[in-house]
Amino acid sequence: MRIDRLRLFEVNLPLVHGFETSSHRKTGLTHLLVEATEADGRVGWGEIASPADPFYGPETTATAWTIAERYLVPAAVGATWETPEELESRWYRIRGHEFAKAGFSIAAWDLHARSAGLSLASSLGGTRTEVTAGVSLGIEPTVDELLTQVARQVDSGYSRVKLKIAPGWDVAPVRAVRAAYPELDLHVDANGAYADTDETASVMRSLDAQGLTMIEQPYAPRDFVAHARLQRTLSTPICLDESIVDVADLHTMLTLDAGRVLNIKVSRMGGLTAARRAHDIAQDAGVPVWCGGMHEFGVGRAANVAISSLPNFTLPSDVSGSDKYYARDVVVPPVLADQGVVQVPVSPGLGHVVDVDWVRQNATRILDTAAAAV
Ligand code: OSB
Ligand code: MG
Repeated sequence: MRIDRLRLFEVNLPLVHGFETSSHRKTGLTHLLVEATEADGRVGWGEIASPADPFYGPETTATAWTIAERYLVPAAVGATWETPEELESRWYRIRGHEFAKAGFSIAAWDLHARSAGLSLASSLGGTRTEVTAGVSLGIEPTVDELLTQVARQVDSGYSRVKLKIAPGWDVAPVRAVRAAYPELDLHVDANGAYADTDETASVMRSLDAQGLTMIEQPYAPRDFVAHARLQRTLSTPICLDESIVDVADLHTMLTLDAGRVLNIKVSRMGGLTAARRAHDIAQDAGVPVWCGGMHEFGVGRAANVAISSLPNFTLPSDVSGSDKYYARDVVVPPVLADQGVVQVPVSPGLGHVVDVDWVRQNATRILDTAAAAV
């Protein structure tokens, strides 16, 4: 296989409902789409779903564009490869920049699956025909508004709800949601917003009494030791997200018992090959995984659905339908959840057609290696 042409689109789509986490609020999202055209004309797509600002991880839309333009595009164009792993090995010397790498990894896997006539899910070794989706709800101005959001999602059939928490927005909203929905599969995500203090320990004890499925990333990404110490005091499993950017981090988590659930994000781990490896290691260790999201457009969302079809993705994934976030997605059909369940496509590759006209209409920047060569 050889990629002869790459196009990189910076695309902005408005969000249907603003989203707030412990660190910021957003109303529209800009992601980069990678279009890789193979020598015989076959096309694969990937998505770089980095947030605009370095508040989730160190990358930004601008750093992703720079790394893509300077390093990943030159590494990917013109190289001959048989497997996505082989193409990805061309950028092993680039440290970090996992989101940027993930966009190219997804495009390579899409091409690889299409050329074999397989769905991306089966090409990755997926076995599920459908994936249970959960929704992630941001911090709302009031508990009443949060309850309205929870009601809307539960009414559309989602059976797992994750609430973003932060110091000052934790025990009270969680208690209110739990009181309204005693049986709901409920979990919380702090995005590393808590300091390792006595006050936090007491918040965590109160949350531990709320029957949560997990408490995600309470402490800073690098603080495995604080997570391990907290896990020893809780019966609720801790789930790590931001902490785990590579397989070595996963070994640290398992060795220290710093978490008992793993959130696998294709973006955060640098692509589908690494995500699958993390899945396999967690499975061997008896640690359940689920697929986290970054508010992906349809391309990244379809990749998330595909990886979620692997057997150890036993917890609901953040692969809610596109319509929860975007009025019109960049893929046709959009990713759809029916009663909180997404069907895994069986058609080749990602299983969705990219609406290139819509991509172009919303593009704020385009790089085309074919144009550059002229
Ligand atoms: O921690 O899962 C997170 C979005 C941006 C940054 C971090 C996170 C999120 C989400 C997205 O929760 C959920 C989704 O894509 O459905
Ligand atoms: Mg998270």
